[in-house]
Amino acid sequence: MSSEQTFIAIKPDGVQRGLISPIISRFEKKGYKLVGIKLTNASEELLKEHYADLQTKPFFPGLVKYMLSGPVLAMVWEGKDVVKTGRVLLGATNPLAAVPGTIRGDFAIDVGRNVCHGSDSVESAKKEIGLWFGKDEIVSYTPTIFKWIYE
Ligand code: IDP
Ligand code: MG
Repeated sequence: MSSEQTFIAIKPDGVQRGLISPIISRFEKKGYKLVGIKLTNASEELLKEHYADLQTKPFFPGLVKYMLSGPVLAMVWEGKDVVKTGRVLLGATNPLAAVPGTIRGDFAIDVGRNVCHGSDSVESAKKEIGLWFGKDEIVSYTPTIFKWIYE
């Protein structure tokens, strides 16, 4: 078992399009553990910090506007190699390049409407979880099915 955590968010388009349950379902079925979840209207300040690495990109203003356009489902998922594997479940940033079977490959077309976010490293996961969640919003528990998931 591993206590590695990642920040996964369903973006406003994913929420509006009714994709909350299919996206959560993929992480649940894989065997990962949900340890934090909330539906929230993110502030501009939070989003600018969340995407600080991209602030010089030409699409940055549009990205912030997109993320402000409706509620975001913010989540923390935990398990072995969850940061890297979470990105695999999401698929490539550009949904047209994302392979079928991935979330973006199955549910999206435009890069600016790619329905979900996932941390790209353990370090950025820590930063993002700290930005979006308070310590008291992360839950600790052991699912009884874990002996059937981990060797
Ligand atoms: P990631 O979400 O796969 O980690 P990043 O490069 O970190 O991809 O970009 C963050 C988000 O910015 C993307 O998920 C996407 O919504 C948006 N984005 C990235 N590149 C473009 C672009 O060329 N045009 C419009 N939006 C983009
Ligand atoms: Mg990224």
